Amino acid sequence: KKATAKNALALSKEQFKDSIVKHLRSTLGTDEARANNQAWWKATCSAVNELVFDRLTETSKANAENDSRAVHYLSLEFLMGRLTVNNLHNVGVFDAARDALTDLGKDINDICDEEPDMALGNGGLGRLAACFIDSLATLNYPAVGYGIHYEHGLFRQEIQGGRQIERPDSWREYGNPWEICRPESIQEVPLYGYVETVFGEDGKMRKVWHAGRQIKGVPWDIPVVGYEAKTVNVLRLWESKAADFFDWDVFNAGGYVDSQAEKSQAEAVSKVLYPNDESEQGKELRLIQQYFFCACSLKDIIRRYKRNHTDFSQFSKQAVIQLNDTHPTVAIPELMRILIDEEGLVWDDAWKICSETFAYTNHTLLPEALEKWAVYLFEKVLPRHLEIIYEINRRFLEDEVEAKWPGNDEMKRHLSIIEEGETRMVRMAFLCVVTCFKTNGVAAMHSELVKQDLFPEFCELWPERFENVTNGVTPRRWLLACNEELASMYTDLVGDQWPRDLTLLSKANEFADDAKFQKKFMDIKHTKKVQLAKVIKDLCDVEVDPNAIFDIQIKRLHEYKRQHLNVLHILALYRRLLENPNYEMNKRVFIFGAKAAPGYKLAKDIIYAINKIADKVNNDERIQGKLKVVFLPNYRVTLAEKLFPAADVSEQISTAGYEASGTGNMKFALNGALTLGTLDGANVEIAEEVGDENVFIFGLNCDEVKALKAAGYNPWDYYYGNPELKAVLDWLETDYFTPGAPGELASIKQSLLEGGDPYLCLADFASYSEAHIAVDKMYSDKKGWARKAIINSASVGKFNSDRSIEDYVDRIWHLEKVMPN
Ligand code: 26R
Repeated sequence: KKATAKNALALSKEQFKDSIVKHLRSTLGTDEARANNQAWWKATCSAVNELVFDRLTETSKANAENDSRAVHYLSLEFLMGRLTVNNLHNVGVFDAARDALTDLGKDINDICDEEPDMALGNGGLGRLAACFIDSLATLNYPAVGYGIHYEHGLFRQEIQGGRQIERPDSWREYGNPWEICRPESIQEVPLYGYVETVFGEDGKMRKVWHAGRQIKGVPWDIPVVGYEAKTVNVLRLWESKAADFFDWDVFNAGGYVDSQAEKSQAEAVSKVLYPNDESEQGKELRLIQQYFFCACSLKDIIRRYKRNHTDFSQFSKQAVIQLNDTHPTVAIPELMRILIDEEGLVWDDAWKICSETFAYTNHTLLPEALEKWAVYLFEKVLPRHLEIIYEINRRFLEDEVEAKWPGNDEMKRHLSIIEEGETRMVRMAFLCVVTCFKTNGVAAMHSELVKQDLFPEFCELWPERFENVTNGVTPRRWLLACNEELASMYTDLVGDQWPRDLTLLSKANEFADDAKFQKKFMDIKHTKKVQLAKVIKDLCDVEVDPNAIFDIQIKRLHEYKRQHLNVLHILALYRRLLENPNYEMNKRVFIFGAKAAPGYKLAKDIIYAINKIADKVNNDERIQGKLKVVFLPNYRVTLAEKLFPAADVSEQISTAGYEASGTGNMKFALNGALTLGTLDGANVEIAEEVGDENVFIFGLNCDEVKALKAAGYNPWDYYYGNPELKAVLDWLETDYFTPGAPGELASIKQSLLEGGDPYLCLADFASYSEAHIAVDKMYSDKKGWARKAIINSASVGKFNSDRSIEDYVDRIWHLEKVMPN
């Protein structure tokens, strides 16, 4: 039995078959005999879309009729993954589709494998946005996601000779059946130019921005299907094009090349997603991307508002705009500009509207990820916006800071939105906190650090503005769709409502010691491990034993996430096995998936090290297959869906205080993996929910990290103090893993010693190593492990993204549900 979304519109198998065949012919221009799998996939999508588009129309009708308050989720990233299986489940026709395709001689898995991932995001922040719009639709809240219709999503990763190679991702090359182009809602976006001050006949001063260029934004709508498909919201993604008055005369006069150059410049704006995760680069095109989609989205929001309103007095009642990190911050001066320059409002009225409309979510404390834009860039690209930012800053410093800290110029410098220095910079996070009515962090611990470490003075000024909303993940994708076997076991146990109310799973806690239940649960885990083993064989040509402990670390590659700490421990284990052939341990498979930012040298060296170590370890007969290391290329949502269900151990080993929340940690626990982690981000809350005895916590906590750094951390002490650690670090300098090329892995050792080990890998090594011994010991107790795995899966109902959304609604957005017909 399965949890199946109930939907009055649901198709029977026979209806589904007819619809697929009809679409093969009328939409795809082929037939059952000639169609390839791609055509079958598109025909299947078209059949679902008949239901989805209908709900989309009903939803937008209901919102228009109700004149409902809505949230507008502005994000440079939406990491959607594939949509077909998800939409089939949410519409409630997955079984009908599978059976229909079977009757037609097709396997639904093969058909759905035709779909490219919609990889319009880097990692956590983008995937969170995707989970949030799923939950908003499921909970019937009026919401629009706004983003960029990138031609190329996050690069495809190939591994050649152990090294990462970036290849372009072309997700739309052969069309995308889920998107609808809306030329009726095209917007124009000005750029560059200068600002003129004019005095009207009334003697009033006005500012006129004479743009140097204009591009247009074409909206593409992706339907966002809530569970049981009552509400279908939209994700509206903007594509840049040359503006309409584009100079075709030049073209006719023979200026073909010039006119094409301008066209390519306009199209460059939405061409590619920036692959930097956590390191700001300050590139002009990136600023233009940010402004482009904010300007289009605001015009869209205002156009919809004006259908029912003649002035702006109700604007902040009707619209709340959530800024997903600082990336869309330029929306703030853009709304000020529209209200003052175009709508004729006075400053104070415009400011009141802005400060009641915008809210900001912070996703990182890393200094290199905090956005700053050079003042000269702003001046060049958005001259009027810079003036507005100066005025916001002047009023903030002269009114608010002066009132709180009178005569304190040092404090004014410290809090200024403009950072003085050789190149003056706009601090985007300060602009957000000064403007927004709420600023939130993404896990309890992170939100405390946002207040204490990032914005302590702002918090003194406005304590009521700071909130926490702990992240969550959608149980539809991360359990129902990715782990059918466990999903149906839960449906048998608690009924079919758990995909909405994930806390229902807690009933399984009563069976945590039940031998039959344990066997069923661990049999499912084994099935998923067998399936993953096949994927590993196909992708890496490595044989792994499904009876081994599957120990998985999947996330972007970054020093603070400490994949290299994992590597050091693998080397230590390998060394123990070589020194002592009778070293007692359960078989272990260490699995990695990670993309490195293309310019992040050390991150790429760590990928290379993992691959080189894997080559050696996996082919070393002396260790009798007790240890395997696997690096899965091109980690993405679709691979993640195969990895979470197959994990025994979830590696969440960031330096305490650096991972804002993490969301993979939640997906692992939900699928019955045990966390091996530090007290960081949401790990803290996961441990609270599942109980300290059911997680493996190690390492320094956040305060200890700060204290050690303050006291002067010296990694050499740990190097000389721990012979095993010294041996594995020295090993990296030899040519043991890179025959004939000593030193190829030396950069890792170097960063950990001469480089000062900024993320304290060496300080945490011994504790990490002990925690691994505890994991191994616990795994030998099959019943004890099964009990813990069940308790983990059954106890993480809190991390449903529906709960996160209800928190946003209660604490920040204050929306009402709208039920479409
Ligand atoms: C400025 C630019 C280069 C940039 C910086 C940082 C672009 C993208 C990022 C990504 C950051 C903000 C990110 O993904 N943060 C992650 O957000 C997740 C969702 O809240 C958290 O779970 C995760 O801990 C955090 O690292």
